[in-house]
Amino acid sequence: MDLIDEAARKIESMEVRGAARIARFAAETLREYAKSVKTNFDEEMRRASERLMNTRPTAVSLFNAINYVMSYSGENDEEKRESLIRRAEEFIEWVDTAREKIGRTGAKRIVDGSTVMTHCNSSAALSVIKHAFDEGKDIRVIATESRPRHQGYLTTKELADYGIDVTLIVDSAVRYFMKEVDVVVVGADTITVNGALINKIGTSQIALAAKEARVPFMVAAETYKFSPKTLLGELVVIEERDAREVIGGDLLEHPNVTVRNPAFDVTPRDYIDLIITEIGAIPPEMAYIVIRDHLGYREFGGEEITL
Ligand code: RUB
Repeated sequence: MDLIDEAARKIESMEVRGAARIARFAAETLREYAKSVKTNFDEEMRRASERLMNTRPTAVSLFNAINYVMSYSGENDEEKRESLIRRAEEFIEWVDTAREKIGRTGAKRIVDGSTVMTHCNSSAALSVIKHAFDEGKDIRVIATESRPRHQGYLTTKELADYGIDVTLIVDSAVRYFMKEVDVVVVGADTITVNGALINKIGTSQIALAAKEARVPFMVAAETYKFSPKTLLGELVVIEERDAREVIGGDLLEHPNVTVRNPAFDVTPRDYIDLIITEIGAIPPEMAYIVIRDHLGYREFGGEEITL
């Protein structure tokens, strides 16, 4: 289990982060682990997948990745191993091709001369922005800092290195700058069955400011970010991280001070104009169809069935 413990540690410490990267990494890790398992294949793989599943609770991409890879079949351990490896590779291919398709589709919604606001560091959202730039559109990006982990610095560097003009702002300056923005593009950790978006903390405030200013709010999300668990009535768990990510020193020790650090928030579907997926640009109301037809889940007499 060393390989699995090491991978779990990388996800927990956010060395590997972002919903798509976490999912891809989990599929790769299970594939590599499967190659090394000598006996009790089912039991070993079950323990490994449970360990990975318990690393970060919010992004459903991790659940969908593990579920996809672990739906292997076979008569004996060798057949099961081959099946699992094949499924892991299919999932990795899904991640890579979906990001590309989302980029192409989403770029059509960004017109020449636009200012685009983005939050955190989403590979899917950045794919949209980069595609628009590659098409020769003159665009400028406003990137939020995304406290406390500052993923906005990653976004700023990635886009600036790509040749795009980026303005970095603190999270609390979102409403101040909204009047300059033509479109907001963010990523997703989870899309629920009722079309709500769970993404980096602060996303819902941006959506609120965008709605007030009548600025379109787009989400770039692969279909594996849609949550079958919410179809079965489960609520999305919002990860709350260590207070020391927010502040250090005396305040943290003060008996009358509590520091809260939720990593994600919920944006209701009414604030979302469009979700750009690899199967097209869809309204949030279509989330159920995606879960049913593309993730193969349906509720049947209160029982979960995988199609
Ligand atoms: C990352 C985050 C990203 C989504 C989408 O949070 O909220 O917006 O995961 O990213 P964290 P992607 O840094 O806490 O993991 O489009 O790359 O999947």
